Amino acid sequence: MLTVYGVYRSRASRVYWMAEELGLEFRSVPVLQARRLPDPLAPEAALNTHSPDFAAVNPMAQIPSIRDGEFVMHESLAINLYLARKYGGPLGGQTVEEDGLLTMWTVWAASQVEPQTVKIVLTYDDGLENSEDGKQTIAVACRLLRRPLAALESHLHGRQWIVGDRFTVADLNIAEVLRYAQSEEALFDAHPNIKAWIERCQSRPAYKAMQATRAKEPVEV
Ligand SMILES: N[C@@H](CCC(=O)N[C@@H](CS)C(=O)NCC(=O)O)C(=O)O
Repeated sequence: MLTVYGVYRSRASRVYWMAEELGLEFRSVPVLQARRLPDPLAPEAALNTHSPDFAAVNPMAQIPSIRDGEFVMHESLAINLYLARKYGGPLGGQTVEEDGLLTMWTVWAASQVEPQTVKIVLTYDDGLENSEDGKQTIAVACRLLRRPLAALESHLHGRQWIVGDRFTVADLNIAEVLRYAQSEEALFDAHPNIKAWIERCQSRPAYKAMQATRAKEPVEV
């Protein structure tokens, strides 16, 4: 059975969404981010990214990781490409060219989009969105998102999905990276194709199932 390491309130959400899409049976090991704990190495601390037991799984001390049989891997977006390739059917590439495009859009999301969207979500996580520094951080991130979002907006012109004519791992990976910026409604109002597309992605039953479990997880630990 597939094991997913990581709480739902983390980038593990992408992998849980993917597992739901694929109808995979999986086991969740709720590893917390060490930064959410006052003393992550205390003997009574909950399993977290700095716990020695988790270091044996991922020496990079980050969630998510997966174990699929004897096979272990890390990096949320790469994990989803692997799951799509192995179990994906229509979510994965049907040709080598489609595989190339799924990888291209995923690397694009990781390199061109996520560095900015993470700044936005962490500003909210830290409760700093109304501070001068926080507003400045969000404004700069939104400015740096302009070019990549303009490219995605024009790619989605006349299309429902990113690659091929169906929902794939590329849609899931990009939607999850962009979710971190969804607090900035003006950004999405300015890009109506992206706004409609992300709503399509997030109306999928598998996304809702992931979110329903995520919502039950405590925000404070
Ligand atoms: N590029 C990695 C980033 C993983 C990452 O930074 N995960 C965060 C949680 S979302 C983490 O483990 N942080 C460790 C900590 O806060 O202690 C991925 O996509 O999997």
